[in-house]
Amino acid sequence: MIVDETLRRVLDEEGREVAAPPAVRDADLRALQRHMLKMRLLDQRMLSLQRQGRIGFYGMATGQEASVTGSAYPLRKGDWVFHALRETGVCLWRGTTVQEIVCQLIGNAGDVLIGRQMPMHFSDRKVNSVAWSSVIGTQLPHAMGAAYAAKLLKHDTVCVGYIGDGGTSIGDFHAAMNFAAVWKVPAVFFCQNNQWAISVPLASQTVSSSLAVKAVAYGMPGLRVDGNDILAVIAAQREAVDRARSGGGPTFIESVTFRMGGHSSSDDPTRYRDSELVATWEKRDPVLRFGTWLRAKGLLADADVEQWTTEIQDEISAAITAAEAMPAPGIETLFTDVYAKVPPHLETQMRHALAFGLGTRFEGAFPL
Ligand SMILES: Cc1ncc(C[n+]2csc(CCOP(=O)(O)OP(=O)(O)O)c2C)c(N)n1
Repeated sequence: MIVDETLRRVLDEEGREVAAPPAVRDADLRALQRHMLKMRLLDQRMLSLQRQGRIGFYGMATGQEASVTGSAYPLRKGDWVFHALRETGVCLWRGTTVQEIVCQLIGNAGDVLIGRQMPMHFSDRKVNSVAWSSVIGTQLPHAMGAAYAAKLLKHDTVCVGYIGDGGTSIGDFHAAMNFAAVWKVPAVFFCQNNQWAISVPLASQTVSSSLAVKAVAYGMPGLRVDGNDILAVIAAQREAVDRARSGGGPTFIESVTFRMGGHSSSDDPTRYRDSELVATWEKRDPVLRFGTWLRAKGLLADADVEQWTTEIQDEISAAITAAEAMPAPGIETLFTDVYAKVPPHLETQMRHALAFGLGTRFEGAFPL
């Protein structure tokens, strides 16, 4: 069983090519860069919204844009994604809109989850992303189970489970890894090693030589990739996804990156991290690195970045304006969204709730 602890790279920290890049169309290369910029700008605007008290909570992926976007790129539309706090950008890449994300953060009538989840606990049925719980690591058994189902049903589907470095200390990680390998399911376990689990550094989580090496014990391939190098991430994820789809079983990927901001909008990382460490990682910025390479290939110019920035900022502004004008979810959604057809006892309860004036917007099939 192959476990490769070498840090795989296509670009060095200055954005120079050090290995052959994966095959990606030019138009897609530009779209990937635009998407990373979108994630970065969305983070800035949403954090600012949280600081103004207009949303309650936000989790940034700043510094992890290449890891997130590169891991989404090789997936097909029909594949399933079991993500967590840092991977809303995967949904964004797969077709979730900025508007839907802002609505989820507010929990209003435009929220595809109808205000039923914590802010930032995003999922979107139309892009095959499954609801995640705050309980760290649960995405992996879910991904493993869905992949097992896909195998039994002979579906041509890959399931990707995301986890953080801290999550590898949780029992669910080990259970999922073991079952996935034993049943040889079409899963990829993508670990964003951003070095910190809130204030706990990786060195306090494990004394293994890497996270990738943990795959040895389960008998599945494991590899390490520079998570700030989008081309290397695409190549690694493509290899794992292709293996899963062709019946070769699961792969564990350790994507080595760094969380540039706090754990969430509730966290102050200056309390537990040295500014020199953060400054070191600032120089490894994934958006700048890929941008340098694209410019050298003649695929990116200042004018593109200016235009994209304006377009994205306008899109976010419009999404905020529209989302803030939307009402809260109607009280009737508590009842109408439980079963495909509202059963009589819930219909009665809904009539009572509406009669008490708990909500007045319902204009459906149950008039009072
Ligand atoms: C089972 C469990 N234990 C503890 C927590 C509290 N908690 C929330 S986030 C977090 C750190 C997660 O770190 P990591 O897995 O590295 O992912 P990251 O947030 O860095 O992406 C912890 C310990 C939790 N939510 N669930």
